[in-house]
Amino acid sequence: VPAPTPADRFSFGLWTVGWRAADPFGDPTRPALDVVEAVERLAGLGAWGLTFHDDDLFGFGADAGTRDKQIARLREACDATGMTVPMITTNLFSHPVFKDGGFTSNDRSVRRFALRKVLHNVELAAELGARTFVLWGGREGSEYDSAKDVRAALDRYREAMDLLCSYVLERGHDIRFAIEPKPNEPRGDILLPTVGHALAFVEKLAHPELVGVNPEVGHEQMAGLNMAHGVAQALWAGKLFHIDLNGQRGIKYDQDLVFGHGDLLNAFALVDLLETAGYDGPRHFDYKPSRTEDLDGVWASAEANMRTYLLLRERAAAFRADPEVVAALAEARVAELSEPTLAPGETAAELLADRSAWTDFDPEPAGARGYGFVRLHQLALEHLTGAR
Ligand code: 3MF
Ligand code: MG
Ligand code: MG
Ligand code: MG
Repeated sequence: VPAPTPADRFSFGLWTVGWRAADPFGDPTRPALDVVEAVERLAGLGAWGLTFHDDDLFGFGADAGTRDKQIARLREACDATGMTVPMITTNLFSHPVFKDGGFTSNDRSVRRFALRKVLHNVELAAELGARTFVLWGGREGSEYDSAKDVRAALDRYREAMDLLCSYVLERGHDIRFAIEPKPNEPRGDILLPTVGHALAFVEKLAHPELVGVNPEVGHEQMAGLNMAHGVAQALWAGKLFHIDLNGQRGIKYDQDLVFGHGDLLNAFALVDLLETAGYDGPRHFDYKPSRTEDLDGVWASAEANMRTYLLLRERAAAFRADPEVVAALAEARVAELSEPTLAPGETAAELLADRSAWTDFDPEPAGARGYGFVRLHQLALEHLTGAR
């Protein structure tokens, strides 16, 4: 596999390589990482972008001096290395003030404070040239059904999104928002738990064209869902504004493993989809270097994400180019699904009058015929494992 280059548009959250590996049961196992070192090391590995939450860069409640200094240090490191800031996001989940949510806290004063924090950070996104603003509402949810009026919470969520959209329009910023769904953790149940919920919510907004989704591999898989299907539906809706790539093994806590270190076959399908569907946004890694790793392990794991993506991209292209696969795809009638079911302009009356669709159609042979999907999938597996 070739080494990663900025043309691959690989980006990393500052909170990923910078994770100190504290978990609910244990203390940090690694020292803090400075933003300048993060930018330099990632650039050295061939990455293209760094993303961050406001609090990752200058801490919650930082004074103006600290904030400006940290932003200047980030800018300098980017200028020196050619790294970009394609996306930024706001932390509305760490400080205790957000324990019942930001945009949907039952406490109105908290909601106003949360919106104010995001507006301030949208300005920073514009200053840094970030085109995407991700919103992960990790504390928007509940543990107790009696404690949250979900319909009112969705009204408040919409109110917040509508304000953010009218703000970027007024200010003339070239920024779009991407909502990141997650089913649970840290809340027992989080609002907008899956890609599907988020897509339905977006259609209820005043400016749906400005809002899309940021699906995360592990988050969909925590809900037992197929990430590649969720991403395909987001692409179909024109809503794949950003993506969080990582690994997850089944329905459990959010593992944030290296991309491909969870469900590898689904990762293969996902890369094949992104590369063939014309997605030209960032390939953003939202993973956590495991708690067992030291700083060398942090950089090895960062490299592993990009290398896995490039390996899968190469394997997926080889799969598509293999004449046996081409034949197996035809046998499986995969392309036939792109043919409209009705003739151009055909009405229900015409379909009803078409004998070939009913009277002359024999469901028995069609029901008996195999589709050959298993053979096709085995070919995918053989390409994935390098056997072909
Ligand atoms: C949590 C996440 C978040 C989001 C981030 C926005 C801390 O499970 O995935 O990372 O990705 O807040 O990008
Ligand atoms: Mg995750
Ligand atoms: Mg996560
Ligand atoms: Mg994420």
